[in-house]
Amino acid sequence: MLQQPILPEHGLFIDGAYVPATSGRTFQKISPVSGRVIATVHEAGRDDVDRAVRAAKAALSGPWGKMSVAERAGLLQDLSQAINARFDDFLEAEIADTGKPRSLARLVDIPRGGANFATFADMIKNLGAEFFETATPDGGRAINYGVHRPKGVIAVISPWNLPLLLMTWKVGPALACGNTVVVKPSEITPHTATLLGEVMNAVGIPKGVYNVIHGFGPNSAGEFLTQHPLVDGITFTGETRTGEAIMKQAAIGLRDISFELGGKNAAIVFADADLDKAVAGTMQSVFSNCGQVCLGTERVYVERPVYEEFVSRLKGAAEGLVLGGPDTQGVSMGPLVSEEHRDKVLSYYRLAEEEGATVVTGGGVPQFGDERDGGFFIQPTIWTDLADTSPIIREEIFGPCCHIRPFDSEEEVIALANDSDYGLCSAIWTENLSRAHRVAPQIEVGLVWVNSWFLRDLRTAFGGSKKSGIGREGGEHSLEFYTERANICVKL
Ligand code: NAD
Ligand code: 6OD
Repeated sequence: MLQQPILPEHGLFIDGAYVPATSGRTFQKISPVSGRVIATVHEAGRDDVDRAVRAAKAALSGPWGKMSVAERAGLLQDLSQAINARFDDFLEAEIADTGKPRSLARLVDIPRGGANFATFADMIKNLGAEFFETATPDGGRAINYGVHRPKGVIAVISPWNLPLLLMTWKVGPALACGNTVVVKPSEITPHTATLLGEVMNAVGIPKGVYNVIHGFGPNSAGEFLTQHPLVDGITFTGETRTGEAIMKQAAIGLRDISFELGGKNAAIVFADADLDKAVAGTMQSVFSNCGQVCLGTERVYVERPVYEEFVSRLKGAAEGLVLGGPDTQGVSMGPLVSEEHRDKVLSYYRLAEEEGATVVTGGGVPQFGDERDGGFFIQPTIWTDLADTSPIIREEIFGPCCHIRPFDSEEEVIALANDSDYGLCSAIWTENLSRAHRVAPQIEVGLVWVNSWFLRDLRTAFGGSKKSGIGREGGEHSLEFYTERANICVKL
């Protein structure tokens, strides 16, 4: 059923084999570039999910569970190389699903697919143990040392915006720690998770270790998976509201959770910033991936002396973006991922005008006069002059848009940035090092970038505070979530 990166029909990947769903239900994958159907996907029913989870459970005590850490890490290094060897296939699959510019997927998404396995393979090989010597009541001694056991079967629920990157960001450490996984990729982007099954088999990852079920959330594969009693941990990236639903599902049987959720991230541009860098960095953080990045900027605060200049330069740069499909000449921004998502973003575009925003640029749907008019393109948009209470300032839009507001002091901008239900990340632009160090820790988020954005070191803690998440992944934090620690106490 599967040999090419872009499949006319997707089955499920269970116990090392591509299989049709027994539910008898399918759904269609639509191209974001043209609005045309590009694939039919099998929707897993409760029985299919049960089969996948049981396969994952059984694999824990098979050859996978018996492997040494070095053997497991070696296989994951092979997997990383195999992904890189099939770079072009993953690239085609990812751009077919998302419509993003080929150059972006080539630079960011696909390399991270491989790196997520290589990094955590290295980390697990170098994992040390804690050790304490203890005095015993009889005047003797005991030693204590910690071991990490795999947590068990991990449910990985991933979103559509960076499908391969965000799915492997969880599968990599989960497998490195010796777990098995059942992955439920977004129904909107089924291709790369499916393709990865073939690569798992090719490098000799034992059957049942990696399983993929397709389908939707509520009353479908996502809900069936997170409710399954044999699932030991749930790691989820997606919307805050979905996180609330999954948390209820995870409460059945008290399963552990790790949540990476939405954001309403602020960029802060001080008057002493290098404006060339601040404009270029803000362009990237607002418009890359058509604004569909959880770490993207939707609120920009600019110190008053450079406010007018900044607005005018960001407008000029936004108007220079080239919209198009993955291979459009010079393309810098693709479409939104689906019609439903474009409708949502457009509803915010309308609301901004109703709320009295000044539309600096954009605000609508572009017309091309070719097949792209059937796709889900939208104009890059900048607003000013909205009240701090507007839903445009408070709610995550997840599109290529931002609001810019002036500020007059450090204290004011810290309060503005923190006036949010979300707490994922922030970018600070300043040439004053003391100010950068003073302001950064005061922003109530999980990640702060100074004079940069989306610079990632996979060993660092990643996650959000407030409604942006629960827990941290990355480096030792991933190892903490994907393992159970046990203390062994030996009386000498
Ligand atoms: P989403 O929450 O709609 O869906 C994510 C996944 O959850 C999909 O696979 C979906 O099918 C599944 N799902 C939905 N309801 C479910 C349920 N009741 N039970 C189990 N599974 C269910 O998110 P999305 O629209 O795919 O992605 C965009 C959102 O993800 C944005 O809010 C964005 O901020 C967030 N996101 C956050 C991060 C982060 O690291 N913090 C990263 C990327 C995206
Ligand atoms: O780079 C990562 O590890 C990561 N989790 C990025 C998230 C991007 C959100 O869309």
